Amino acid sequence: MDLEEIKKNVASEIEQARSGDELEAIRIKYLGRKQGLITEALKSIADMPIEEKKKFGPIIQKAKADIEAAIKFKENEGSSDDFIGDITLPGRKIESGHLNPITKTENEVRRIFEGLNFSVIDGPELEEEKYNFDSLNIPADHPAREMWDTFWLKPEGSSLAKNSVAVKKKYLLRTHTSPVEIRYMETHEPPFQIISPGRTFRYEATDSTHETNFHQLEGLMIGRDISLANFKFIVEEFFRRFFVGKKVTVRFRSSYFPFVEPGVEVDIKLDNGKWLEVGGAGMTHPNVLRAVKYNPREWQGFAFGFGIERLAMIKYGVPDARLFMSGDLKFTKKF
Ligand code: YSA
Repeated sequence: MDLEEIKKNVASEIEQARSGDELEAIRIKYLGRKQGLITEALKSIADMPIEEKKKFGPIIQKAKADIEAAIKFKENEGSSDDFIGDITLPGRKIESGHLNPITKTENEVRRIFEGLNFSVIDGPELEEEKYNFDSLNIPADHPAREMWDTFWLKPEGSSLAKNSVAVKKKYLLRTHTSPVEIRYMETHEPPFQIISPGRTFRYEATDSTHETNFHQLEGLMIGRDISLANFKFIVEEFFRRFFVGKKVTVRFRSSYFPFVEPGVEVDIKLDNGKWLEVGGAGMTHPNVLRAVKYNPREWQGFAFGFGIERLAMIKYGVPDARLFMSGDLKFTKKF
């Protein structure tokens, strides 16, 4: 049996133990002087070459200490009321459910932006092509569409236009939260400032900073005489309040998104000295303003889209974005 397997088994055996005798049996099985599984593993170290000794010695010692501690915990306060016979012990605390760290982060972000006088807006996850792309200045043949690998929905039925040409709306899982900007501008007059956190989807390979199902935080502020300086202030203030007590170094890199001009990307410096991109932003493009019937000479604005996983990774020191949606309780319980 390998060590990982032993650790897994022993944890569940301790968890299920219903009496002091059962716990003692577990202790003997793993830590017993004669033939305890961990004891044997420790003995085998003696025959290892020095390099392996150095590597495995501490690992097995730690496993031994962990098992001892887990048994002690169970004996003392642990789920001691499971132990049949002692009805004088206090009742066992019922474990309550808890929020996923992404939901927690989203709530935190809402609270901060509400404090900065932003309203929180919701938008659909199943979106029309028009809102996800066209109205954002990304027509069907625009190469920028390749920036967003899309889950398309199979077209179903069609509605007939007056001239009898079939008009089909195309639907997709939104690749970013930016369509909320258009939906909001179509139905509201400026000035305003909004954020919209939510789920987004991309058909792309995953790695430690990319998931197919992730979350973004959209922001949009439209008013008179708004400039990138306003964006810079808001984003720095947001980071100050979000990363409480942790000073983060931010870099604004010039970049391209069809719905802004100029466009920037925002990076944060990690503890290991590398930069992690956390979002895109810029000044809302005049074509986008015109498309929602705002006069670009009168109204300007900035918009941004941050990756919520990336922000949470930095804040909580999580090494892999895929952990958030993994459903692994060992991970989510830490928050
Ligand atoms: C740009 C300008 C604006 O005026 C408004 C919004 C934007 C952002 C734009 N809509 C967008 O989606 N840009 S992006 O593709 O670079 O993604 C923004 C952020 O989402 C990234 O910086 C990253 O933090 C996060 N992200 C992107 N793909 C991801 C991801 N996070 C996890 N997994 C992925 N696959």
